[in-house]
Amino acid sequence: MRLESFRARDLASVARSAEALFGDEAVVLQTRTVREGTENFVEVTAAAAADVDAFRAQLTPAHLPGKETRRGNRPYVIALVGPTGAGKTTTIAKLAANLHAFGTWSVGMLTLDTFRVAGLEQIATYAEITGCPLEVAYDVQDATRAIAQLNSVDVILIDTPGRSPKAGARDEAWWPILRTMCPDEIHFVIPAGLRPDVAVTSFSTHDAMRPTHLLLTKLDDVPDDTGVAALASLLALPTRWLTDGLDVPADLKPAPQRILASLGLAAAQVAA
Ligand SMILES: Nc1nc2c(ncn2[C@@H]2O[C@H](COP(=O)(O)OP(=O)(O)OP(=O)(O)O)[C@@H](O)[C@H]2O)c(=O)[nH]1
Ligand SMILES: [Mg+2]
Repeated sequence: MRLESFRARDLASVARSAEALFGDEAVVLQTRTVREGTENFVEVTAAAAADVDAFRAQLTPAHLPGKETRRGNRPYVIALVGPTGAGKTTTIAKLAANLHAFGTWSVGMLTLDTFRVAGLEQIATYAEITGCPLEVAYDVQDATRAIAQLNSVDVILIDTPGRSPKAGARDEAWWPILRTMCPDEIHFVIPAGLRPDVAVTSFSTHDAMRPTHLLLTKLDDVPDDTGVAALASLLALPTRWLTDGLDVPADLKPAPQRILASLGLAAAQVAA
């Protein structure tokens, strides 16, 4: 979605600029007053109506399947991947403990982050707090065993080691393990304040296990959610949840509503 900002002394002038660029299709998403020196200016963010509709459709994820549609009678499998320190492990704890995430589904945790002792300890602590079963998979053979151990839960959340945006095409030892588990969804987890070019570079290093969803974290670090919609638009993935704080599990929120609201689009306009 192409988002453009226009600044002028009065609303009529900025509206004209928006229309000059987007024609009759122009939609004003946000209006604010900006002070420059001693003068006040009106600033609007605008886009083409068709782009806004497409963005809304792109952001909105498919509903999670009902329990009864467990694929081949196995749990639904969701993996979280992304750069180091993005918030993957903490988000798994939030997802496991927040009733708004999976309702009555029972949750199991599975970690592939076996390279750092601290990584294992962190998720083990969260598993204990949330009362979720936890399995660790060290290799491909182990993956089948670990999934089988968790067969009685409704959804398995897989934690993975952080992947540096500088990793390039380098293979990760845990990719074959994750592939064996055939995740139904792979969420690309990044801080909402990450520079867009770094986010795109990081995303491209996940080509071998292509993410299906976006999960933005640390929105509490981004004043007024500025730039969050542009980042989501750039990555062009559906998104179900985001996080905006350290509180486990409270700081997990539905994502499309919040991202659209950051553009001034009311929650009521969010597609169901
Ligand atoms: N402010 C803020 N901090 C967060 C949020 N989510 C996670 N964090 C913090 O970010 C830091 C990293 O979180 P982790 O969950 O360990 O991140 P990770 O992606 O698992 O990290 P690696 O396993 O090292 O790749 C921790 O200090 C978390 O408390 C959030 O929504 N807001
Ligand atoms: Mg982690």
